[in-house]
Amino acid sequence: MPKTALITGITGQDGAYLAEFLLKKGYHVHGLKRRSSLFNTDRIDHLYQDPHESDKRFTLHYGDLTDATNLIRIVQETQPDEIYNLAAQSHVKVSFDTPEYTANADGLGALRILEAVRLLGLGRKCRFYQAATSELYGLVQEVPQSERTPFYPRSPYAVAKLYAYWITVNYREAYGLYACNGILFNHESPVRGETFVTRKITRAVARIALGLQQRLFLGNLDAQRDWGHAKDYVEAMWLMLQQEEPTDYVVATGITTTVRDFVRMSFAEVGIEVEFSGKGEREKGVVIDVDENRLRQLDIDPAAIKFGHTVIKVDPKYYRPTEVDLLVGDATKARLKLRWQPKYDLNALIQDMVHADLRLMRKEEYLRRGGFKTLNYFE
Ligand code: NDP
Ligand code: GDR
Repeated sequence: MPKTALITGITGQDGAYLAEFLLKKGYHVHGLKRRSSLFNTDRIDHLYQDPHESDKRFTLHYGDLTDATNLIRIVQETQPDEIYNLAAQSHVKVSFDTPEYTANADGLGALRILEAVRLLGLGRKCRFYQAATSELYGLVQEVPQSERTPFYPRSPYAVAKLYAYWITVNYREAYGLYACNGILFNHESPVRGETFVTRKITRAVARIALGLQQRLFLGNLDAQRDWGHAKDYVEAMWLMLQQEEPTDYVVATGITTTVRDFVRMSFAEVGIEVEFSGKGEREKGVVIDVDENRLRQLDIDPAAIKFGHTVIKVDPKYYRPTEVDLLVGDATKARLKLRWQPKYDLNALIQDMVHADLRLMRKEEYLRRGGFKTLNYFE
């Protein structure tokens, strides 16, 4: 019998990669999707199946983590073997603007699903994965951070996720549910949301190289993150639910990099060397060398990039009221118990993202060159 999985947050980065991964393994995949006034299924459109097909293995359901009755109905209807709770208001900076909503969706949302499983008597059949986060570590207590490192959350997002973490542990201990927290460090991809720093950078690198944009404004360039590839990380989620006993795991690469170096490496990928000077809000990134052969190899006109041009400036509006300065994970437990091994290092991740954004932005460049103007329905 093929297994059935329910994924909340299926329209997000991880939801899309996980859905693809599980479909390849032969699962029936159900996804929870919020109603929105525009289509927001870009990341899963390639998986869509006509509802009239007889052998349908991919189904979307309207729902929301803030709506308990809706969640109970969907869990009852789909009778999943595995639930992956990936849905969340996942932007740390935005959580300072929407703290109550974030607590509701990211904290209580996990509780609502766990309660649905318990009340429907699915505790023996259904395994539960909670998308926990390295943001739980917050203010640095020790490095690298492992399953034993104390938590010190530094944002409404992280505090909400702390509740979700402990309620998952509690349902495991109180009711014997097979429930795991994946404490995942930052993971990125070409379909990463455009306002997270890595994607913001790789999009801007592509646009600047193609002459579509002049510069990029960023916040704290000193922040250090342990960045991996989402494709590797969804495999770890699945592995956590295939073990004999449920427990919590850190998933990370073990290597940390500053935002500043991520910028340098991303520009270097297209042959542009950027150097930083100045401090704090005055810091800027300037083009100090251009590899014209590399640009031509990528079919980019070197004329768009000028030596001495400022491509990065700091805008304090991107600073956070409380910052997480340094994250670097110790994933020894996942490597030993799950035999999990990431395939992408940071260079491979950056290559994947920059080249995907170049392809995407080239479309805009062609349209501009062809004289196409964006449709304005309100003219
Ligand atoms: P995304 O922001 O890309 O996706 C979040 C998903 O949650 C989207 O499908 C979104 O729907 C959905 N969602 C948001 N609010 C609700 C709600 N109230 N009800 C139902 N669905 C909702 O996040 P990622 O894919 O990057 O991350 C997946 C999970 O892993 C999140 O919980 C995140 O906090 C956590 N995490 C992520 C890490 C990372 O580095 N990516 C690291 C550690 C943890 P819509 O498309 O409609 O907005
Ligand atoms: P993070 O990711 O907060 O770690 O949360 P994000 O990419 O937003 O920030 C990483 C670091 O970069 C600094 N930064 C900027 N961040 C953004 N978004 N925009 C900027 O312009 C900018 N300039 C500097 C930030 O201050 C921060 O230090 C992500 C999310 O996916 C969470 O859901 C997840 O739990 C954690 O990763 C692990």
